[in-house]
Amino acid sequence: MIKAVIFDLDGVLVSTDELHFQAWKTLADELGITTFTREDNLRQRGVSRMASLEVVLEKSGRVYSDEEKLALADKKNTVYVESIARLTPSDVLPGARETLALLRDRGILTAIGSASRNTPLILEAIGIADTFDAIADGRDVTESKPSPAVFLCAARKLGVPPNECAVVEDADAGIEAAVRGGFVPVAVSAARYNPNAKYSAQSLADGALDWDVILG
Ligand code: B16
Ligand code: MG
Repeated sequence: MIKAVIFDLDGVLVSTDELHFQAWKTLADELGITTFTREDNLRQRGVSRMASLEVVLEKSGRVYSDEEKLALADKKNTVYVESIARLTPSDVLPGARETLALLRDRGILTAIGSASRNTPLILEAIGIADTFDAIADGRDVTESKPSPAVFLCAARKLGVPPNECAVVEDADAGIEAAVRGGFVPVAVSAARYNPNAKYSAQSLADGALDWDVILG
């Protein structure tokens, strides 16, 4: 019996992929890396900022110190945060509001489990900051997905054991994290063909996602 649902943020409730991509591309261009592509960007989904930076730097001919890497990640984040400020409530993905309302009606707790250290800024911009019973994000944990750390943190904050929480994810790393943590994995978008997902759909608006069945 499911008592809580933990939502990944980017790619599940809001689409910031393009904003991340543009910000990383700006940094890559500045570093003279001309081969950073949208395919590379797919591997940045759901993983931490520093792990995402490595995806860019693996295309560079030189080695960067840890200090230099932190400065580069900060630089990308400055560009990204400027673009987050332009998000509005119309950027909430289809089906998200309806799903959150349905769960609330049924007394199911909800939480965010996101790698993004910008989670509060994003939730504020899209106008759903007050919707959740708990928020766990990249500021709470050091290990990034596929470690289950951020979902375990969300479950702890909710006071619900992992096997009574569903996790909704759009990234393979997130589905793996959910499985490792003992959660019920629900895949949408890019993760929907992941064989380890218990339930799969195109998006939260997809009728294939039957919450009566998922909640048990
Ligand atoms: P930030 P999620 C993840 O969010 C993004 O999918 C990923 O592309 C990004 O690198 C990560 O957040 C860190 O984001 O730089 O804002 O801390 O999908 O876990 O909600
Ligand atoms: Mg995601």
